[in-house]
Amino acid sequence: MDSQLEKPRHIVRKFQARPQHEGVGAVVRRSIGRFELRYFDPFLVLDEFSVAAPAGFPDHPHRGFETVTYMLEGAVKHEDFQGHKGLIKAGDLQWMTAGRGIVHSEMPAGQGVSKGLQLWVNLSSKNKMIEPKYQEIQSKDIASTSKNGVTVRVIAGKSMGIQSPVYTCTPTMYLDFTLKPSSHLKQPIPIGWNAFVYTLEGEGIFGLEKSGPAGAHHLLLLGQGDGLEVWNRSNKVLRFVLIGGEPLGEPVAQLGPFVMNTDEEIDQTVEDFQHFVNGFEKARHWRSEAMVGLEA
Ligand code: FJE
Ligand code: FE
Repeated sequence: MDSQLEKPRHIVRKFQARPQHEGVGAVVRRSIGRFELRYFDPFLVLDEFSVAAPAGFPDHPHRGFETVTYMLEGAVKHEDFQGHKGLIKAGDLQWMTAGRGIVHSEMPAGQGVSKGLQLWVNLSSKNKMIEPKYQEIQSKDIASTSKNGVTVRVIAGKSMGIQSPVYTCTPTMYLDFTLKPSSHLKQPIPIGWNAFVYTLEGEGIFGLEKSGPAGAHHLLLLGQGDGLEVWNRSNKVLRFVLIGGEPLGEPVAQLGPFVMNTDEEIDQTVEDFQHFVNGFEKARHWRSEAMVGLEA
C-alpha cells in the first residue's frame, strides 16, 4: 500500500463536468468526449449520468469500442439485439465489448433517479471487429479492500494487493477509492499510460501536497509519472475514480456511436448498420421491450 513513488504524477488540466442533455431526456456530466477534450487516448467518453423514467437511452448501436457502466445509485435495465438482458444495480459493473456491433437499450429501472458512470474505451484496429462480449460483476463480487482509512473497489487492474478478474482488450485500470478524513493514498500507475481522476464526492488534494483541493464532478488529467498521491485533509469522505489506459496511438474516426480508424471504415459501418450485415444482422427485426411498449 505504501508503495514508494519515484516520479509522482501531477494534475496538468482540470475540467468541471457540467450537466448536458443526452439520450432521451437524460442528463450527463460529460468530461472526456466534450469538445474541449475530444479524446484522451484510449478513452472516448466519460459520462456521469443521472436518469429517471421515462428518460433513458433507448435502442442505439455501437461499434469499435467498449462501454463500461458502473452504477452508483438505482439501476439500469439493459437489453440487446442478441437477447442478452439484465439489471445493473448500484455497485454493479457491466464491461461491454461492442466489437463489430451491438444494438441495445439502457433504461432506468424502478422509481427514483439512477446514477452511474459510463466510460467508452477505444479498441485497437485489430480488436474493433471482434465478437461482442460482456463481463458483468455484481457489487458483492467486486474485489475490495480497506487499509488505514482507504477503501478501494477494483473495477479493472490491481490495487492494494488485489486484482480484478475483468479482462481488458485495451490495457486499462479502473479503481474506485473512498478516503476517510486524514487518510492518504499512494497508487502506482504504469509509466506511459494516460490516466485521470474523476471526483464523485468530497474534496481531495491530488498530486502535489501543496496544491489546492478539488471538489466533486471534476476531471483531473494527470501528467506522466509512476503513480498518484492523494490526501483527504477535509472532514468529509472523499470518493473518486482513478482510470488509466495504455494509449493506442491510432487515428480515430468517429460518427456518434461508431468509432473506427478511417472515414472509409465509418462509411462501411453506416452501410452495415443500414443493411443489417457484418454483425448487425439481428438489428433487422429487433426492438427493445421499452420501444415495443411505446409502439403498442
Ligand atoms: C449514445 C447519445 C447517447 N452516455 N451514459 C449518443 F446518450 C448515447 C448513450 C449514452 C449513455 C448510456 C448510459 Cl446507460 C450512460 C451514457 C451516453 O447511450 F450511445 C450515443 N451514441
Ligand atoms: Fe449504449
